[in-house]
Amino acid sequence: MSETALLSRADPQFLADVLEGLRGPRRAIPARWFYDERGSTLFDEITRLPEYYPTRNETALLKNCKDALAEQIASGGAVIEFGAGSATKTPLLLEAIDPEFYVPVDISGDYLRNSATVLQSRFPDLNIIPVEADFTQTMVLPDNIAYTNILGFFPGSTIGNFVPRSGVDLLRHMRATLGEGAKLLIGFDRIKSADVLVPAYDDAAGVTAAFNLNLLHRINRELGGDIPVDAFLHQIVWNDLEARVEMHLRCNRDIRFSVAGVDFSFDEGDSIHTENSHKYDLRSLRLLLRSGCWTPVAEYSDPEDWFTLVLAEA
Ligand code: AVI
Repeated sequence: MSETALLSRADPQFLADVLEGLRGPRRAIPARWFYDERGSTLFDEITRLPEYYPTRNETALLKNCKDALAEQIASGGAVIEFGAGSATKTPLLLEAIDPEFYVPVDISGDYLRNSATVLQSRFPDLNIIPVEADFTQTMVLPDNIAYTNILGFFPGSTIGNFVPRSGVDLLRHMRATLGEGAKLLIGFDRIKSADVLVPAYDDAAGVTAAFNLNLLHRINRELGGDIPVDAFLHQIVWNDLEARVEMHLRCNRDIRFSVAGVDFSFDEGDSIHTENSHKYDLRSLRLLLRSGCWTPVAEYSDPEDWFTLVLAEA
C-alpha cells in the first residue's frame, strides 16, 4: 500500500499525537495508543503476570466486599462501566448488586461487543447495552434505561494513567454523564515499595517490555514509519516526587528515521515517555475524588493496603 493510501486510513489523532510527541526535547506519546489489537492482548497477559498484583488484588477485594457493596447499592438499577469490562471483575460486581441494566462504554467497538457477548451468555436476563464512545468526555447515556440507582464502575486504577489535572476533568465528565444522585465505584492502586512497583511494570518474562515496544511497531505499521525498534529499550522509573511509575522507551544508539514522511533524529540516551501510572495514599485519592465533584462514602482496602476500591456519591 502506498504511504498516501496508508495515511488516509490512519487515525488522524494518532498521527497528530505521534508527530507532536516525537519532537524534542521532552518526547512523549499518550498511553491510550498502546491499545491496538496486539496491545490489548499483551495487556491481558500483563494482568495475569505474577509480578502484576493490581488485577489480582482488586479482584480479591471485590470478592471480599461483595456483601458490603450489596448493602450500599440498591439492586435493579443500572451499572455504567467505563471500559469494556473484564471477564472476572465485572461478573463479581453484577452478582453482588444484581442490576437491571449494564452499559459498558469503550472507544473500541469490536472489543466492546465481544466482551458484551461473553457476558450476556453468563447473565442471560441482564439488559446489556454496549456504547461505543470516548468516556473521557461527557456523553449521553442510552435513553432506554432506568435512570434510578445509577452506578458508575471504573476499576483497574485506570484513573492512575491520567495526570492529576486530567484525572479531575475525567471525574467531572463522569459526574456530568451519570447525573445527580449517581454513585461511582472506582479502583485506586496504592503507593507501596518501589521493590514491588518496579517489577510489576518490568516483569521477568518481558511482556510489559513487548507492550511498550508495540507502540513503535504500531507507528511503523499504521503511520508508515521506519523506526528501528531494536534501538529502543523498555525502561521503568519510580518517580517518588509525583508518586508514579513511568514507562519510557530509551534509545541505545544514535538513529534517524521517518514517520509519515517527517524525519526525526534521536541520540543515544534520548527517550520517549509512554505512560504514567500514578499511585495513591488515602489522602491523595480522596482529594482527587473531591476535586472531581465526587464525595467518598466508603473505602475498601485489602489487608496489605495495596489496592483500594472507593464508593463515592455525586
Ligand atoms: C491500564 N492501566 C491501569 C495499567 C497500569 O497499571 O497503569 C497499564 C499498564 N501499563 C503497564 N502495565 C500495565
